[in-house]
Amino acid sequence: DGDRAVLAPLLDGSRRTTVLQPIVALATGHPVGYEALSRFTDVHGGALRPDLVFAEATRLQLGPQLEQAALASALQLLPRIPDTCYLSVNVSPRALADPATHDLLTSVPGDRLLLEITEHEAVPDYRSLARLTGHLRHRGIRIAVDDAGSGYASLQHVTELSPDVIKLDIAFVRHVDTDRNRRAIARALIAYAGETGATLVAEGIETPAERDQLLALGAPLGQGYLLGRPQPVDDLFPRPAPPR
Ligand code: G
Ligand code: G
Ligand code: MN
Ligand code: NA
Repeated sequence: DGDRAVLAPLLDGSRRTTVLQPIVALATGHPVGYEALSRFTDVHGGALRPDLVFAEATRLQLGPQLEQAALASALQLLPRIPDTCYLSVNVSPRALADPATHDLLTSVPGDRLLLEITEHEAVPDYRSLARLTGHLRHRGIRIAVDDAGSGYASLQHVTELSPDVIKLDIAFVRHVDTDRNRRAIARALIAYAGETGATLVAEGIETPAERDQLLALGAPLGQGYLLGRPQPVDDLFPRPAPPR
């Protein structure tokens, strides 16, 4: 039907691309990994908001299909990334429950992957989600909880999944240097990560003051426009010019 026809080019990739945003060591600014993020354009070339595209696909029961198309595109970029860095990919609990998602994830070395569990809905069954992430961990894939501290159940994700990586939501990074309420949450999640052996990534850092405050609180890693914008792989890692 009409709605599905609109989504078709987003699924097949003719109006979908993948950009990479560095995740860096805050003390040095050196990248440790790159998060793959999908970008979509309409028929006129205008940018579509990815969160709305994923929400619309979910409404049409095409969520896992779109996520798998995006995941396949992201995984193809792994050979372009320096082998000291990992690739971080987003997957919802619903898509993770689909065996086709696991098949895709077996196509690359597990120890080069970080899987961000992105929550946009409640998780009905943590035991099965934890079993699925457990299988992936056995293959060397590290697990992250995305947007930690915000949203419907992100702190429950953290306590139920014992993630390797906790991504502190942008809501607690913005103005962390001047707002003591957000700073208190940031401090608490940094302490939680330290106590549970997880690594914390502060998301959405835009100013040097935010970075410096997070460093002072003990956050090891960060991501955000200050540290690196999401970019096409060809801009980040240009292919060598062909011989002539
Ligand atoms: O890149 P941006 O912040 O606009 O992304 C908006 C939302 O879309 C975020 O929640 C992000 O996790 C999600 N998103 C972006 N790209 C992908 C993707 O390839 N797969 C999945 N599952 N979610 C994505
Ligand atoms: O997967 P997740 O929900 O964490 O998606 C991250 C989103 O945050 C992406 O859409 C990305 O484009 C966006 N983003 C990355 N860095 C910054 C930043 O410094 N500021 C803001 N406002 N957004 C950012
Ligand atoms: Mn993410
Ligand atoms: Na996030």
